[in-house]
Amino acid sequence: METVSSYTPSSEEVTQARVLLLGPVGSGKSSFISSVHSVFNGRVTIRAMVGSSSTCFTKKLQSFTICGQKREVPTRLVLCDAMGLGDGEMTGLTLHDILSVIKGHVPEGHKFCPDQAVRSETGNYVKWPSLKDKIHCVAFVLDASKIATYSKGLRASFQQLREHISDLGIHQVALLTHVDEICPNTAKDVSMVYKSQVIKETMSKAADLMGMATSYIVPVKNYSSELDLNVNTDVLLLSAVEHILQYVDLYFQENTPQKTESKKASSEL
Ligand SMILES: Nc1nc2c(ncn2[C@@H]2O[C@H](COP(=O)(O)OP(=O)(O)OP(=O)(O)O)[C@@H](O)[C@H]2O)c(=O)[nH]1
Ligand SMILES: [Mg+2]
Repeated sequence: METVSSYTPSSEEVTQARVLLLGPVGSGKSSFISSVHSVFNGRVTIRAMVGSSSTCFTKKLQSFTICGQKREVPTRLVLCDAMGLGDGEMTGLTLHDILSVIKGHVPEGHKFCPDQAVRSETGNYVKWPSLKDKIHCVAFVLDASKIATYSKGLRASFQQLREHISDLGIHQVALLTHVDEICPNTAKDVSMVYKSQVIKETMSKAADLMGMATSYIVPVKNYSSELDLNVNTDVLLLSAVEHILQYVDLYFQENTPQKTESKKASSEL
């Protein structure tokens, strides 16, 4: 908690790190935001509105600044919630809209509409986004209990997305949620997560689905039905956040012009 609370972006141009959560409908994007918020809030609270697993619940782009250990001082971490990905271009978020969000063109509160793409002619479209408007890391969110049933279309969408996002120089991780649903021992005791064979196998399947190394796959258990916090659940959520922040900083290191310039200047001296 201290690491996250005291985190400051390594770029002087920005005050907050913006992380976009992307994943199929019902994978637990909003739940992850609420869960991280709960850890800092000291009790289970629903911050980003959570739906059921089958309906597409989140429709707007909403950014949530995570509150800090001392509640009056917020952290420098902003988690951005968006609409779920569909099976093809016709449902859920489109590639065009996702890339517009990542590049910082889409204003807060934008309501996504699959048959109406984000357009530069729209009044509140951010024409010239700066580093602070952009997304600095993408966290894919996958439901461990559904990995085996994700369609070929979704797999293709993931691969296409990863290519485009990587081209923008943005690092990605994948959060594997619902791990309690695939392993009864982990459901009873979350600290069993890294000892579970079935979770290990599912992490490999997730890595294969995403075309990522397994080291980028982070298992988490979101607060879903429980009313009280659990220290092991908190630890898993916080290590996921810490993992994400490492990749955010990597992005800042690679994309802060002044730093590169000053490095160049000092090497020339
Ligand atoms: N058991 C369990 N349930 C979870 C977990 N994460 C999310 N859920 C449940 O899964 C359902 C969907 O969660 P959401 O957070 O609304 O999913 P979402 O990705 O935001 O979905 P959309 O906004 O519709 O795209 C809810 O009923 C959650 O309570 C988890 O780690 N374990
Ligand atoms: Mg949601």
